[in-house]
Amino acid sequence: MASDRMKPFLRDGRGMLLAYDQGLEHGPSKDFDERNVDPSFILDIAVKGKFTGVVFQKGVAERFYNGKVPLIVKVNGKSSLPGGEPISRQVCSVSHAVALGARGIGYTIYLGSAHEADMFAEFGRIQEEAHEQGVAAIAWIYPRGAGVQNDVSKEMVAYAARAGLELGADAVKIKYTGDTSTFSWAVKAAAGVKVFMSGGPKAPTDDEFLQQVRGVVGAGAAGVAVGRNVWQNQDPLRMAQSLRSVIFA
Ligand code: FBP
Repeated sequence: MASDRMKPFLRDGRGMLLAYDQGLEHGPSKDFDERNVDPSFILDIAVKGKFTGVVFQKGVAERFYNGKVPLIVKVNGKSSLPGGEPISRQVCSVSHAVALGARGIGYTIYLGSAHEADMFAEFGRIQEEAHEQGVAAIAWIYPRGAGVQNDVSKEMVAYAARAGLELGADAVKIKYTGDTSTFSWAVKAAAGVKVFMSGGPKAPTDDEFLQQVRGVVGAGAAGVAVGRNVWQNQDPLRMAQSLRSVIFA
């Protein structure tokens, strides 16, 4: 059952995942400082902050993963350098991710990109391999490319959630629409696939970010899969505690 595959990442049906694949996606100068450039700092937050999962690319998992928090390995990735229509290709096999200790396989699909068909096909194979190995297939689904006007509209975010269902994802990581009622349409469109909100750049205030998280939970989503709003925070463990009190209330 799909819900069983997500079990390692859920507490009372909800989840709080710490994403740390931004080094490849954005480059170190954009997101990192002296503290959070160190993957050990992130693992420490994941463990002490009681996150239900952590997301690494394979190289970070190979060198730093300690088995103390459930692991998702992102098996595709791209840099921010080429520009043009986005495409993210597989860089790690499912079996290698599982050997590293992954209970979940992460894969980004740019819905609307001129290259979406390639990512659909690759995710299709990866989802089947993940399920054969008894681990979850988790799709980051980001509408992006020349054909996408507004990637956070009610319709577009629901489209992303629905694409996740139809492509066989156990969970989707999607952007927030901005309010509970529009986000609840995305949760409905996912039809039982676990929905996690993707954080985005650090919000101007903690309250603003936590307000989004309340909206996500109120919409019936499983929780959040966020990075910068936690590990760029001055006090990441306090933010983790605030997140727990909203998500597992
Ligand atoms: P954040 O919470 O830091 O936004 O992380 C979520 C995430 O999906 C990462 O997993 C990924 O590296 C990044 O955002 C992708 O960002 P972008 O939307 O700029 O492609």
